[in-house]
Amino acid sequence: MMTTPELQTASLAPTTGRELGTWKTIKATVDDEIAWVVLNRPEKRNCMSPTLNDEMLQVLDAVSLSEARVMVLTGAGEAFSAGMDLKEFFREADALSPAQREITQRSAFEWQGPRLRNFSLPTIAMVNGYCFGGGFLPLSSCDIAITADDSTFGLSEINWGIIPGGNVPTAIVHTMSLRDSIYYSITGETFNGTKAAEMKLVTESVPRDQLLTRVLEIAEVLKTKNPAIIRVTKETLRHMRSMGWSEAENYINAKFAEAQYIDREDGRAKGLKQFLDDKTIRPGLEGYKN
Ligand code: ACO
Ligand code: V55
Repeated sequence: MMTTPELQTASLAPTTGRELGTWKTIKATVDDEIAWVVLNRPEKRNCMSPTLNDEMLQVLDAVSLSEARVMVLTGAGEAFSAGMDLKEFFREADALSPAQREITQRSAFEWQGPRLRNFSLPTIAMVNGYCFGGGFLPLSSCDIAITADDSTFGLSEINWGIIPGGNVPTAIVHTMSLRDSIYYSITGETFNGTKAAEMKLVTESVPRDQLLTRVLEIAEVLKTKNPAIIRVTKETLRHMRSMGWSEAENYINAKFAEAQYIDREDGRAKGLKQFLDDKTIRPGLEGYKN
């Protein structure tokens, strides 16, 4: 006889942080300058409903306003995210007017795409389990993605009769090869974390019991790096694929100047002085000290 295993509802996020607010579908805390944003519908495998999408826009603002220097996005329980909510986002939307549907669609698009991609802090997706369909969007929008070897990924849209929608096609051709994008989205075949790392869909995959440790290690490194330079670097790199060399040269020069202008710790002067004058650091091997 099949026994129902007990549902895991906890997340890997530390439990000691300060709550950034109260939301129905998301838990967000800041702990030692790291924001932990947890998709919190474990009983629904953290699928993304209109409520979750609306709340996420508020959560991202709350994180921006906090003292956090790094943001980690993860899921409670067994899933990172089972994709869009097939009941609330798709079936129930059939009853809405076109204008209402557009509004519902917009909050999903906005947080999963531009708001997350252009987020001012470095972002880490801690992919703790299932990641399907629409889940590939926040995954791809995060700067870094770390997963567990036994996580399960799938572009499962084909399995219920839709094409990958939203900006999933854009996201996957940026983070997967065209071959893998087509193969996995027309077969619906799943793959594990190890394979996701081989494909470079994620930055790294580690044994499950090391997932949190590895994410913390990266977050701690990012906390020591210049926040203004991180921000302008990620913005700049995100734009490269859609620019020709000549536009890019112009854009990069402008971003270079912007970075110096907004850098309140004047890292460049410190770095040059500590290397060339004081000889206390070698920038090839370590960062300057504030
Ligand atoms: N939309 C709506 N409800 C969902 C979703 C989803 N994407 N994923 C899971 N749920 C709900 C289930 O309906 C179920 O609800 P119930 O308890 O009220 O009946 C609950 O979450 C648990 O789901 P189970 O299927 O019972 O959980 P299990 O652990 O056996 O399987 C799995 C997990 C593999 C993630 C499975 O739920 C699944 O296949 N989900 C759909 C994945 C998917 O294809 N997502 C859409 C991708 S396409 C897109 O995002 C546009
Ligand atoms: C999908 C569809 C969307 C969306 C995000 O892949 C993901 C499915 C139709 O809208 O916003």
